[in-house]
Amino acid sequence: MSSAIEPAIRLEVADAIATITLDRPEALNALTIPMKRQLVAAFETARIDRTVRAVILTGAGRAFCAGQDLRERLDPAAPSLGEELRDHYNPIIRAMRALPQPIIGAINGVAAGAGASLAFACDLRIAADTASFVLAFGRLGLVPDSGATWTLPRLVGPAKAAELALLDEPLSAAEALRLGLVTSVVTADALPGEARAVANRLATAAPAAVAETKRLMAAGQASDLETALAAEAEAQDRLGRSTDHDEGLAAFVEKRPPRFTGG
Ligand code: T3D
Repeated sequence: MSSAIEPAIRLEVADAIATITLDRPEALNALTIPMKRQLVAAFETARIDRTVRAVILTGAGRAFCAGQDLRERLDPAAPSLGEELRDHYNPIIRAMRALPQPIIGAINGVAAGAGASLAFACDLRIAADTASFVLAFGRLGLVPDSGATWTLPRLVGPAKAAELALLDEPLSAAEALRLGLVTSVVTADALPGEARAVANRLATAAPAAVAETKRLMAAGQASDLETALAAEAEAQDRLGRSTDHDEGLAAFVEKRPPRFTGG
């Protein structure tokens, strides 16, 4: 299935994978208010589609996303920046973090400003060797937003996050790999295939276990050890009664790959 939720956001679902493409290449996929609404809608469509087991987020053309459309900000009728975040950016980040399916960021080029924040909010990132990350907020007299002050220190550590946020230096794909920010770096041509291969692996895993892993890993960032131990026991108790767990045990004993159905 392929649908244009709006011209600038494309959603395609095939073989249990939803691919969401930021599709405004002439402006390096800079985000307008309609695009932000459509992006939330695309994640919601993926969330409720029970056939979707993994999501890829990528950009059309040579950029992943150049962040906020700065021309749109020149409109005297533009909302205040606080409203912009509360009404349009924060819902995207919440939708991404709350999505039960894992999101793979296929970072095909520059990810700047809120575009970098979108990349950081993905569960995994794979980069083209032409990709780079730049916070770019400071040069506009702004602070990092769309969750970057929460995600980036957790991904690369507080010292590197402070350097990236305060100096606004671009981070190359190679350096992002060294820091563990991205899982792998491939050529731009190989990126869609590599992202799909990772998405396929996730799409054949037990969906409830994947969703719970995503949820617990995020919750663990903000909780103490006792809370994490209790949450793991509660989730494991539930998953231990699932037919997918039975299938995993049977597959081990029968020396074959498991066939998870989501039960
Ligand atoms: O403001 C709020 O609502 C609060 C939220 C803020 C969140 C944010 O995202 S703040 C950060 C906003 N983004 C930026 O500051 C990045 C601005 N862009 C750049 O610094 C550069 O374009 C890049 C480093 C990303 C890429 O540079 P380069 O040399 O490869 O491309 P370019 O020539 O600068 O851009 C190509 C075209 O895209 C160009 O259009 P033109 O002249 O060919 O018609 C350029 O204007 C356009 N473009 C790039 N970024 C944006 C943009 N148009 C609108 N908004 C952009 N952010």
